[in-house]
Amino acid sequence: MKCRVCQAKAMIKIERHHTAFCPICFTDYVHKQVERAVADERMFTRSEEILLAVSGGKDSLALWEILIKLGYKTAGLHVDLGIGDYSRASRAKAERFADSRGARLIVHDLPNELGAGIPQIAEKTDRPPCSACGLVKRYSFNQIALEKGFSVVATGHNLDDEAARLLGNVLHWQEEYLDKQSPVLPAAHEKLVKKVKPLYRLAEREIAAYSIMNRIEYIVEECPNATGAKLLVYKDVLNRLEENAPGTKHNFYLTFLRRRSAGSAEFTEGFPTCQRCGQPTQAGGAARRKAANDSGESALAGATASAPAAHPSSSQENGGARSPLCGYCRLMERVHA
Ligand code: Q46
Repeated sequence: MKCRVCQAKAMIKIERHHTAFCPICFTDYVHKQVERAVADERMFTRSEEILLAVSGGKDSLALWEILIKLGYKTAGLHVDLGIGDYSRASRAKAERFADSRGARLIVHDLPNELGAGIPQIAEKTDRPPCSACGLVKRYSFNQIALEKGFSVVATGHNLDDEAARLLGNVLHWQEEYLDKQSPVLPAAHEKLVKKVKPLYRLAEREIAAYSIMNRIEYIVEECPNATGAKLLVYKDVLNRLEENAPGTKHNFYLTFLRRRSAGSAEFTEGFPTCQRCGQPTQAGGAARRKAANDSGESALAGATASAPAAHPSSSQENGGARSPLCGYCRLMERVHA
């Protein structure tokens, strides 16, 4: 098997593109896919400083490496979740990567900052750990970006993540989540920063191969709470489909993005903001459906129409109910009760 570009010995085959690459040309291919994602979706420019959410896993560290090599200005943000050995090892990987590249890393240590890590927050609020974790991470990324003056937050979600999430959202017809599924969520409120996913064109195995070829040390162990996660089941199903029909994940997700109209501004004007932190308590699909219902339109009309910004605290638990506090501030009330 030869590299399609230089005819040297190929090290990786990419079935969905009917091609194969040597390590040097594969690295070039990965960089081009990220450049294309950034340009096509107008994610950011080289004059902006990007805050990168860094877990210590392969995706976020590979993304950091790629953005540094492509000449973007970046800083990493690691949220220490306080999940025992897993968090200690994850943080060590993020810190080692930053040290070795001379890059700036901001660490947000939940047990120190909030007096509770994810296990304690989940226990005190009687929520599944991943539900509490997702809410706290989304809020923290946004809040720290605002405080430190970043205009954009990047995460390492790849094609497999997005295809699996889309499958879950379609299977359960989660309209609000379908609304929010996009590689770019604009900053549509003064308290929200733009969120981007520059790896959405690359498969998980390609990121793993890139990390190995570029000697990136990442945490291999999964979070102990990931066991049995639905997303892993959806990934498994998609992997089986992909084996039989290469390109399934790519077509599924990229066609979904193409078939809906271009993203519109988020609907946040006129909606209540949290009396404690000032962020909107409703956003995106919930807001648009409310507006559509108020004007007599079908709520389904907006299901795939646009890509509003994800609000850091918006989640199913809001259920459309009005509250003077956002989801995160309500969670913290219960943690500190
Ligand atoms: S870190 Fe957090 Fe994941 Fe662990 S507690 Fe669940 S959501 S599984 S990406």
